[in-house]
Amino acid sequence: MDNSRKKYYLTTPIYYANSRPHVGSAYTTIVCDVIARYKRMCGFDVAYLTGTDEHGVNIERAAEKLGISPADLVNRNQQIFRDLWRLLGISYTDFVRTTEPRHAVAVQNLVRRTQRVSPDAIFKRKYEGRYCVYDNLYVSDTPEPADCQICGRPAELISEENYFFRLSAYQEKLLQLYKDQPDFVQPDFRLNEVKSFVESGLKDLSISRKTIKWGIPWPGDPEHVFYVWYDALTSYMSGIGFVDGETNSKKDSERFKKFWPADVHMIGKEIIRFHAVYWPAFLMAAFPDKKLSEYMPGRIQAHGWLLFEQEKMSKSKGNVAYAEPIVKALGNDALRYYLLREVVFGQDGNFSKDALITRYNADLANGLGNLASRVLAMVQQSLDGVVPVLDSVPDPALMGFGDEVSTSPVLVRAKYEKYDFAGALSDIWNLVARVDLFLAERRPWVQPNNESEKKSRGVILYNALQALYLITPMAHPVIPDATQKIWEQLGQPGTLADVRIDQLQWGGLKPGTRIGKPEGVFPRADKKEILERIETMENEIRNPGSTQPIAPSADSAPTAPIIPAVTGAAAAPATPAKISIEDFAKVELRAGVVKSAERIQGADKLLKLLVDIGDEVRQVLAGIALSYAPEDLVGRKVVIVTNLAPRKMRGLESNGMLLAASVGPDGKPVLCTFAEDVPAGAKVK
Ligand code: ME8
Repeated sequence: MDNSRKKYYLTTPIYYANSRPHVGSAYTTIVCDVIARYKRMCGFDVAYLTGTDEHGVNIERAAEKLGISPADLVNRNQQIFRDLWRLLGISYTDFVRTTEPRHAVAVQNLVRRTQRVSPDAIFKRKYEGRYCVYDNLYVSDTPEPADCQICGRPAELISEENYFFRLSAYQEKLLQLYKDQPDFVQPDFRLNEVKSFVESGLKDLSISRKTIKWGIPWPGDPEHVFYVWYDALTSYMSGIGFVDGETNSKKDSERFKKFWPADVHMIGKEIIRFHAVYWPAFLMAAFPDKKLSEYMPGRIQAHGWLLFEQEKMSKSKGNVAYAEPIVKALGNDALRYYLLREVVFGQDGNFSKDALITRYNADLANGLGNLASRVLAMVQQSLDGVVPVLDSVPDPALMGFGDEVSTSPVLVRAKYEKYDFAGALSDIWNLVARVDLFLAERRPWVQPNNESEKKSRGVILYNALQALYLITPMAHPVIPDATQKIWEQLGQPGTLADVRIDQLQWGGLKPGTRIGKPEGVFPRADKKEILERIETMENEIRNPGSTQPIAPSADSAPTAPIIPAVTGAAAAPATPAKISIEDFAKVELRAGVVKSAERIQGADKLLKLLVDIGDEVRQVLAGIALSYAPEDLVGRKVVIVTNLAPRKMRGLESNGMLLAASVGPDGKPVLCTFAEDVPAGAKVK
């Protein structure tokens, strides 16, 4: 371990492993990755922790629904998280799972230590109140019905004996902490919310559960398991080696000693209370003998939400976009750039695939990508691929660049430091535009007539190359893949991650350097085609193993049969995975009668149907408009999947899916129906 460098430790939330990650969870992880990469480029030794929160009722129930054990569920899902982080180029250094034995030991030891050093902090009493199993929040300490303040769902009644944490005793200490560390909660307006919450009085908090099995057993009282938030928050310590005591390996305890406390816990705004109130209080009780700077995290940084059609993107609402299809269709940098450029950090931001592709084309393909390939191609063609050796290094200001070139590294760094990612990117892309303009004015592509014009072309390209040499590392934390390629094309050895962003200077690209082979880094994207590809892959994630009867597009609906056998297996894998009868039984199929059908404006392939399924009439959007006229469908018997999560398309909700065979090379949908009479609502099995 290199102890000579300054350390920096940051964390993402430890994500619930009850389902796969979506663009919302990817957002926090990408933001942390940008910070981690930036800090490394400033010379810091960075520990970046992420992981999965694998205990609790929500996990227990999700597993039950799928008919598998909680352990199987979390094993499977944590791998999906890891795979996605790899795909997104996340440079985390540590991954913690709350079901790991090292973590359980750490949690038990933290509570043992607390009982030893702060004997009044933990006590046992009966709890009766309302609890939200989705957010693991004690919603109210009375038995009257109440809705969760985070997700709005009705909370469940709990009545059991629990271990309690005496949070009420920490009110003054917490208020003092917010005074002593004024940056402890960021942004400032969140600190004000936290302060008012604490000032309004704190109630003691139950930190164990008795009626749950899937958790870490309480030391010496294994009928109880830990409250998931006590468990999960402690992973910020266990994830970098905290065990507390005899069982630490030397390596672990050195790592913990070096990196703890965390510099930043990055979180979404909905979990601020757990981080800015409970967590510091738990730590105060565990380390009353230590100085604040020795154990208290530096900052709780809360960001806003990614919204999808004005609502929080969340797995419970089912309105999620997935990162994998976007990365597979457009590359890793596209998603990273879009999220950091478009969302003003700290505030809520809308997520739109359409806007993402527009940004990609405008800023990456036509912007940086085009600039790099034009400049490098000109250097290759007219300067034999060598950075020109000039009589004297021209001052960029005199070259018409203005001051922005030489001062930009300082300004951009200041914005990264403030987590103003959109601002940093805007400055970098202003520079890209400035260089474009400079080239348009100086026209280095015009064949020189004499020696002086030839020299002047060399000077122009020299300047453009120097600008690229600055732009590339500055953009690297956000778009690591393309910038590394441009770096190599600039003839630079090694990895950009090792370049010191705080030492960048105009003129750093050495005259005489032989540049690499110019190659495009951001091919232009055809919006319609890319949207179609993304949607096809999203459907596959939503309905694994499904086949698409029609080439999906932005307006296509999930009409695809979800059971390969029913599809005629036209596009099914050669050997579809075998499923058990229990797996099949999870799909609820019913006979339905189409009551009405109409086209949807602006969506060529979609029809909006109302389908009678016996006890209710469902609105279903189906991508069958190219094969069926709406009037031909009314009265028709169809087979409908009735237990699919609702989905929004074109602002309309689709609440079911029609089964269809996929016919011919184009996968023309042919609706499944019945030869004999069946009543609406009849079960199909
Ligand atoms: O809360 N926009 O886990 P979780 C932006 N296990 N960020 C979003 C988002 C959205 N629409 N949706 C999710 C938990 N996130 C606990 C944490 S930590 C000790 C325990 C991000 O899987 C955001 O960072 O529900 C949010 O706080 C986190 O995912 C919630 O993840």
